[in-house]
Amino acid sequence: MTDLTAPQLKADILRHLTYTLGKDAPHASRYDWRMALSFAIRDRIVEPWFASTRKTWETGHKRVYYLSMEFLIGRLLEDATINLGLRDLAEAAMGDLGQDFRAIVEDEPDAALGNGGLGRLAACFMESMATVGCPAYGYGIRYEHGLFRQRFEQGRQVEAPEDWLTQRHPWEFERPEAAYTIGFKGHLETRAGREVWVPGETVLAEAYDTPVIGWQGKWANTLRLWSAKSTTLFDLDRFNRGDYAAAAEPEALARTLSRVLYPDDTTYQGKELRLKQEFFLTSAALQDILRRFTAGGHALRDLPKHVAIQMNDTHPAIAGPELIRLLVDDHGMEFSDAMETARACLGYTNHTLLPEALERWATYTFGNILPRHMQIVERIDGWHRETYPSRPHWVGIVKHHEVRMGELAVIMSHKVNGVSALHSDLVKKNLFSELEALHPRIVNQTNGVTPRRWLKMCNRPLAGLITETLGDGWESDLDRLRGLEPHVGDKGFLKAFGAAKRQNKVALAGWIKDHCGVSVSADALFDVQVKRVHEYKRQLLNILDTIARYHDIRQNPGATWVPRVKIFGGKAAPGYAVAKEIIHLINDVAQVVNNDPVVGDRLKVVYPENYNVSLAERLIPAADLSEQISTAGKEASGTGNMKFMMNGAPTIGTLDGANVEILQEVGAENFFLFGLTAEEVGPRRANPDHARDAILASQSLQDVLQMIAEGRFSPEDPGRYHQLVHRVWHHDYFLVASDFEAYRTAQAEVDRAYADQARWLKMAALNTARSGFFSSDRTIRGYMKDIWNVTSAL
Ligand code: NBG
Repeated sequence: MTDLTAPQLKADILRHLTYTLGKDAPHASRYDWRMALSFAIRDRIVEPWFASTRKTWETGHKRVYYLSMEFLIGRLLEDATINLGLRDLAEAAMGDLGQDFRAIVEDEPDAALGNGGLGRLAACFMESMATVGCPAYGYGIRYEHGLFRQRFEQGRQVEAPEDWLTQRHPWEFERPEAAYTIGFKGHLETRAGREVWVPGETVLAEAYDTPVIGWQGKWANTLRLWSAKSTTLFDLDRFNRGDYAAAAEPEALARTLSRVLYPDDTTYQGKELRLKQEFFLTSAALQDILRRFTAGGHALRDLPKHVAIQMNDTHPAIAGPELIRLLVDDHGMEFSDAMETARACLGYTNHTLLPEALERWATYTFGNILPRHMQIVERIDGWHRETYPSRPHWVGIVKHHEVRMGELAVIMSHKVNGVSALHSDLVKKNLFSELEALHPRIVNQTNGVTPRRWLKMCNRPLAGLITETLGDGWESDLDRLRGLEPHVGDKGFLKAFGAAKRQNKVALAGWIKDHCGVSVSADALFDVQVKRVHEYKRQLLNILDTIARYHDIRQNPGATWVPRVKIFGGKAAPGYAVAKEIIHLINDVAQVVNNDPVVGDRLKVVYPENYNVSLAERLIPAADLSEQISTAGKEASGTGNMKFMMNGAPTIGTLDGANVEILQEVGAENFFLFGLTAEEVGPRRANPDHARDAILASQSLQDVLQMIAEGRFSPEDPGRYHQLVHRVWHHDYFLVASDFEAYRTAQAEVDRAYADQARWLKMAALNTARSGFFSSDRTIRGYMKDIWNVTSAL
C-alpha cells in the first residue's frame, strides 16, 4: 500500500487540475475536480500495474485471458481509493480543497458495459483476479453507448441512449499501437495447397487499457477494451467530388461495431451485427494473445502452458475456430495439432439453461460473414464424428442448417463450467448430457462477488462494525466473517448491527423521498427485488403478493401490520413486451397503494428508475429482505442474492441457482424457503390445468386477479391488464399461480420474524457471518485450480 500523505495527494490533485486539465482552481467545476482526483489516484495504480506486468514477463508466468462481451464495471473512483487504502485520505484532501468527496464520487458516470449478472460477474472477477494475484487480461468491447437509460412515463418504461463516453473516461489509456485488422465476408482462395481467406470488409480494433487494481494495491491487471476504427480513414476522392457524407462512410460503418451494447442477455439475438461484434472482440483478443506469446519466444505448441482462455458464455465461442484459423492459416500448424492446442487453452462458462438464450446462427449468415470459419466449423464437426463414432446421430455442431454455439464451445473446451451447484448439475444432466458422456469435462464453479465493492465500499457502517469486532483482514479472507457468530448472542453487538442497518435505511429513505417523491419510514421492513425484469424472475409474483397485502390491509386496517416498503428495481429489454407490462403494473399499483389514506405507512411501493450498479450499492445495504423468487431451475445462479446476504438481508426464495447454497450455508432457520423445486416444476407443468387449479384453490389469488382485471390499478384504462390476467389463467409457464400460496405463507413468516426484532437481527447478522463462501476470491481460486491451472504470482 502506498505511504502517501494528505498534503502530497492534495499537491497531486492540484497539479493535475493545472497541468492535465488546464484549469485554475477558482474556476474548476465538479467535473474538473473529479478528473483531477481520478488522475491523482490513477497515478498510484500505474506503478503496481507496471510491476505486475514486469513480474509476469520475467517469471514467464501463465496468464488468464477472460473474453466477455460484457463488463458491468460501474464507477471506479471510490473503488480504486478503497483498494489503495486511500479512501479517507482522498475525502480529507478533497475537503481541504473545498470539495465534497461524496458528490465527486457520484458525479462519475456508471460505466454500464453489460446487462446484468453476467457482466457484473466479469467485473467482480477482474477485481478478484487482481486481489489474488492471478495474472490476467480481461478482453471486451468499448461500447460507445452502454446499457440504455430507463425512465418511466406514466408508469411505462422509456429507453434513452446511455452516453458515458461523452465525458472523458479518466481510467483508460489509449493504445493506438495495439491495433489489429479484423476481416468479414469475402471469399476463399487456394494458394499453394492452403486455404486463404480474402475478407471483403475489414475494420481496425484499437485497444484501450484500464488498469484493475486489487485489494491493498499488491497486484494489478488490465481490462483491454476494443474500439472499432475504419481501416481506410477517409475517402478523399469522394470528398473532393463534394460527396461529404459518402466520404465519411467507411468510418461510420466501422464505428457501428463498437457503438452499442445489445440490451438483452436472456434471448438470443439473431442479428448480423451481433455476430460481427462477437467476432470483432474474439479475433482482436486472440491476435493480441498470440502476438504477446510469440514475442516471448515460445513455440506455439507450448501455448497451453502459458495461456488460459476463458469464454464467458457462448458469445465469444467463435474463439475455437478463430484460434485454429490463426494457428493453421497464419502460423502454418497442422489442423490436428491446432485442435489439440486450442482445446487445451480454452474453457467455457455456461450462464443459462434458457433455450432462447443459447446462440445459434443460420449457416447461411455464418458462412456469409465468416466463410473460412464456416469451413473450420465443419472440419471440427468432422473431427468430432471421427473421434466419437458411437455418438448419437443428433450430437454435433451443425444441425438443421444452424451452427450451434453451445455445442461448439463445449467441443472446443477442455473444461466447461456451470455457475452454481444446481445449475452445473442441470448442465450436465440436461443441456449437454450426450457430450458429457463422450468426454466428461463439466465442473462447477459457484459464482461470487467482490466483498471490497459489495461490503467494504457500499456499506461503511457495517464494514466499520466488522472491523471493530474482528480487526482488519476479513476483506481478503471473507471466511473470517464466521468470527461474528459468537457475537450474535451478544445484545450489544446486535444493537450495533441493527444501528448500522438503520443508518443505511435512513439514508435510503431520504434518497427515495428526493428521487421518487415517496415518504417511507425507516422502521418499515425494506423488502427489495432488484434485477433484470424477466418472466422467470417473477416480479409478477411479488406484485401479486403486494396487491394481496394491500387488499388485506384495506379489509382490516385495525389489525397489527408489520409495515413494509416494497422496493423494485430493474430494466426490461426494449423488445420484451410482457416484461414491460409487468413494470407498468408495478408502477400502477404503486400509484394506488401510495395514495390510499387507509393504507398509510403499512405499505408503500417504490420503483426507482434506471437501476444500475450505483443504485445497487445504495439499495442493498439498506435491505431487510432479499427477494430471490425465480421459477426453480431457471436462474443459473444469481449474484444479487449473495450481495444481500453479505449485507445482512435474509432471503425469501425458491430452491434455485445459488439460493440452494445460500440456504446450506446460512441454515433453514435463517432463510424463508418456499415453492416448487426444480424436480417438481416439470410434472406440475405437465398438468394442463395447473394454473386454474391453483387459482381456484386460493381465494386471495382470485381476489387479486379480479382487482387487476376490473381496472382497480388502471381506472383510466380498465382493460389494460386483461391480457396479463388471461396469461396467468391460461399460459402460466413460470408457475406464478402454483407458487402463490406458498409465497404468501413465507411472507407471513417474514412478518412474524420481523416483529420479533431480536430474532430478526440475529438472523440478519448470521447471514453476514455465513456469507464468506460467496466471495469471488473463492470462485477465482476455484477456476485457477480446476480450469486454468495457474498459480498466484504474488
Ligand atoms: C446470468 C444468469 C444469472 C447468473 C449470471 C452470472 C446470463 C446469460 N446469465 O443467474 O441468469 O448469476 O449469469 O453467472 O446473463
